[in-house]
Amino acid sequence: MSKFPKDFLWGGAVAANQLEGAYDVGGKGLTIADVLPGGKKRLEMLVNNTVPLDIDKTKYTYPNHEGIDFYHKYEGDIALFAEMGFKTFRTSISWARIFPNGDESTPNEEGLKFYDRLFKECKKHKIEPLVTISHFELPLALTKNYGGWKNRKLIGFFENYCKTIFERYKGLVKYWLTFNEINIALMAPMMTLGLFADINTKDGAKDIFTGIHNQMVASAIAVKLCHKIIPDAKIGNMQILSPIYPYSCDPKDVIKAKLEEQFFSYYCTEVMARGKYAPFSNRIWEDYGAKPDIQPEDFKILQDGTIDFISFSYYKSSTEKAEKDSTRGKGDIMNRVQNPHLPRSAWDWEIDPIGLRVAMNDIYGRFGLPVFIVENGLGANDKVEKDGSINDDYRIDYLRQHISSMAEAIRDGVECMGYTTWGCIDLVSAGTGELAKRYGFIYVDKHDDGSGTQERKPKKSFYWYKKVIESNGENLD
Ligand code: BGP
Repeated sequence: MSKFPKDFLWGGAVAANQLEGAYDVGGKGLTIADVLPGGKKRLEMLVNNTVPLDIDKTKYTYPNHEGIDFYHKYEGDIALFAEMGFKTFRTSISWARIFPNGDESTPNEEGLKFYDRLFKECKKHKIEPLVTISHFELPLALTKNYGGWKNRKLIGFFENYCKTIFERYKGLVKYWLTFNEINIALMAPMMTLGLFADINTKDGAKDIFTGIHNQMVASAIAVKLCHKIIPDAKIGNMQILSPIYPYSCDPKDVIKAKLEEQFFSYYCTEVMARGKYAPFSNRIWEDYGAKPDIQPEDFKILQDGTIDFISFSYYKSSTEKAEKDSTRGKGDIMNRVQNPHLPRSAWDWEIDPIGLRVAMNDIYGRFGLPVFIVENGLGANDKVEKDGSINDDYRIDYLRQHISSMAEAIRDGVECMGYTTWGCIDLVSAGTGELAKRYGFIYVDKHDDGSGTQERKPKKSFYWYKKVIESNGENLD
C-alpha cells in the first residue's frame, strides 16, 4: 500500500515571470521582475536595496523578458507534463497581464484570455491548475506611484484583481495560493512588497512590517472572497520553510536558532492560519523598534480570512549560532551559518532531505492544517551529451531522498495534499536571473547569452518522475 493518499497531487511548479517571456505582449504592464537584471549581481541588488527601477539594456541583460517563451509554447509543455502524469501544475497569474498598472478598475481582456487558454489546456489533460495569485510580479507602477505594499491602497487593488480572476476562472481553478514566499520580505522586500527598506533600521522595519501586514489583510480578504465565489475551492498561504538548527547544543545557540525560526518561519503563518498575531510578535516589534500600522477593522478581517492549508517551498535547512562569524553561506538570501554535516549544491545551498521531514512535522504539529509542498528541487548545471541525452542522476538522487523523507513525515502523521517540484521545466532563476541554474525534468535550449533554439528535451529525470507518479510514490528506483 502506498504511503501517499490516493488523490495525492503530484506535479510541478513554475511562476509566470520566470518562464512566460512575452513581457510586453498582449497589453501586459511592467512588473518588478521585468526590471530585475539577470546575473549574479541580482541577489546583491535585492538584499542591498539597489534594484534599478528602469530597464537599461545598455548595462544589463533581462533573461526573463523572453523566458522560455511559455506564453507561446504552453500547449507543448503541458502535453509533456501530462506525459509525466502530472495531477497538478502550479503556475502564477501575472497581475500586470490583467491590470497593467495594478490600479485600473477594468481588466485587460487579452491577459484574461491567455489564462483562459492555459487553464483549459491543463484541464484538457486532466491536470488541476494550482494558481499563485502573486509571485514576485507586482505591477511596477504600484511601486513607482504608490510606494509598494506599505501603502494600504494596494489592499483594494489586490481585492479587485482577486475578484476578477476568481469570477473568471471559477470553473477552471480550484486550488489557489495568495502571496508567494510572503516571509522573504524580511530579507528582500523589493521582491514581494515592491519597496526599498532595510529591516535593521527603524524606518525600514516599519515599512516591512506594515507591508507584510497589508499583504496579510489582502490575503484574508482574498480567502473570504474565494470561498464565496468558488465554494469548493481551497486557498492557502505560501512561505519559505527552512528549519533553523542550532549550530551546537550550547543553549545560546539553541535560543538564537529558535527565535530566528519563530520569526522567519512563523511570524506570518501564525496570522494567516490563526487569524491573529502570535504573542511573540510584540517582542519582535520591540526588538526592531517598529510596529506595523494596523487599523482597528483589520483584526476582524484577519480572523474571517484564515487559510485552508499551508503551502511552502523547501530547498534547504539553515543553521544559526549566537556568535557572528565568517562561516556564513554566500549563496542564498538567508546568509546563515554553514552546517558542516551537509553537502552543498553548486549554488551553495545545503542539501538536507531530513530537514523536510523536520519542517513538515514542525509546521503540521503547530497548526494542524494540511500542508502542501509546492516547491522543492535542485538547481544544477546540466550537460547535453553528444547523443543529445541529459543524464541528471544528481537531480534524481536529490528528489528521491526528499520524496522518501516526505513519505516518512506522512507516516509520522502529517496530512500532506501534494508535492510540486520547482521548475519542472528549465526556467529563469528568481535569485540570480540565470538560465544556467536548471531545475527541470525538461531541458530547454536557451542560454544566458541569449542564444538557443527554445527546443524542449526530456532529461533522464523526466522518465524517472513519470514512474514515481505512476506508482503513487512507491517506485523511487
Ligand atoms: C523560490 C521562489 C521561486 C524559485 C525558487 C528557486 O524562492 O519561489 O520563484 O525561483 O525559489 O530559487 P532560484 O530560482 O533562485 O534558484
